[in-house]
Amino acid sequence: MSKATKEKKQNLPQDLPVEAVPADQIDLLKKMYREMLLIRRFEEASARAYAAGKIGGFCHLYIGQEAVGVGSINAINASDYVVSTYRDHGHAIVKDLDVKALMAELFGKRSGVSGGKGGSMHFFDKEKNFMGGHGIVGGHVALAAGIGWASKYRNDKTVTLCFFGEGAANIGAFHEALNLASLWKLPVVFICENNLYSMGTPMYRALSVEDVSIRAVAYNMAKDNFIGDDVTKVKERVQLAVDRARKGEGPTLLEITTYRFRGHSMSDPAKYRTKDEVEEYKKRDPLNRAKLSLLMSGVDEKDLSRMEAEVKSQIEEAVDFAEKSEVPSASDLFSNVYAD
Ligand SMILES: Cc1ncc(C[n+]2csc(CCOP(=O)(O)OP(=O)(O)O)c2C)c(N)n1
Repeated sequence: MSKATKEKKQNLPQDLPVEAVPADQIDLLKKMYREMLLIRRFEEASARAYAAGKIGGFCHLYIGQEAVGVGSINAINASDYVVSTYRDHGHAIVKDLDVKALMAELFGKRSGVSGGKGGSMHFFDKEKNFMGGHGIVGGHVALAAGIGWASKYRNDKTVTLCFFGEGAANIGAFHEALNLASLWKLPVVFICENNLYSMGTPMYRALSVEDVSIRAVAYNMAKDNFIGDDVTKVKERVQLAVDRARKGEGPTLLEITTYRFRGHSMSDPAKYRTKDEVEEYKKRDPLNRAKLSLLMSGVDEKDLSRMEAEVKSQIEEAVDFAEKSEVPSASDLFSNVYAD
């Protein structure tokens, strides 16, 4: 293991203290815990359906990284924009896309968010300002700058959150987007979810820096870097960047350190890391942390059990809906190919 990856791992304290939240933040934490649970159960159901051959194509799960998407998207408004990668299920769920239509998309059904023609990597919902789901590593970072430019041109005070992995920070479009976003003070928050691996490549083998956010310096942009296990803390830190963007003070590059508990995609047995390493990170599970924090804040365990049961049945309904939905017809091949 190289110096960079070692340091990254050492920077993650093994026993991050879990704290109670003030009384006025309990409802928000409950909401965010529910969203993280919804993502986790959605992803587990996706994995089962994929293994049963009901989902085709690629499928990248968000298990382990939930606090990043949930904390970040809770820092914006419904009228703000989110742009994501192929690891888009969690972001779409928090942006309030219909969970049934998301599951149906995975199953390739006509009732899916992209009519069953996009699949796992291409969730999209214009009404909800969820601008994809993109399969090309880093390409969507330039799209986020474009959306930011539109917000500035319209002067509608909307903000865009753009999520990507540390692998995308080595792609040309990332650098072009950051340069123009900073020059034009676009209202975009660039969020690098550094899960330490790009497919099977540990970060030290591909990244020239140990902290992706340092690249903001080259573009005269604000930056921040923190660990993404505590959903409340993620929300607070992302909020600072969102507020700055909304006030017209320009973009920010954030690096949020996280970890994926599963392979890169459903077809990756993840042999490039040890079981011990994965188990070590599972001790930092963001869902367990949020639950413990709620209990320490005085929330009744029965409340949380009820919430867990509701989420379970919501996912069962989504799977049932996806199973029973129609497959697209041959003529659907020609719909939504070009704008009217
Ligand atoms: C331009 C491009 N090159 C290569 C790929 C294949 N590919 C898909 S995901 C991936 C790794 C990206 O890793 P990272 O950006 O760290 O995100 P993570 O998957 O860890 O969330 C690669 C190389 C691609 N989709 N697009």
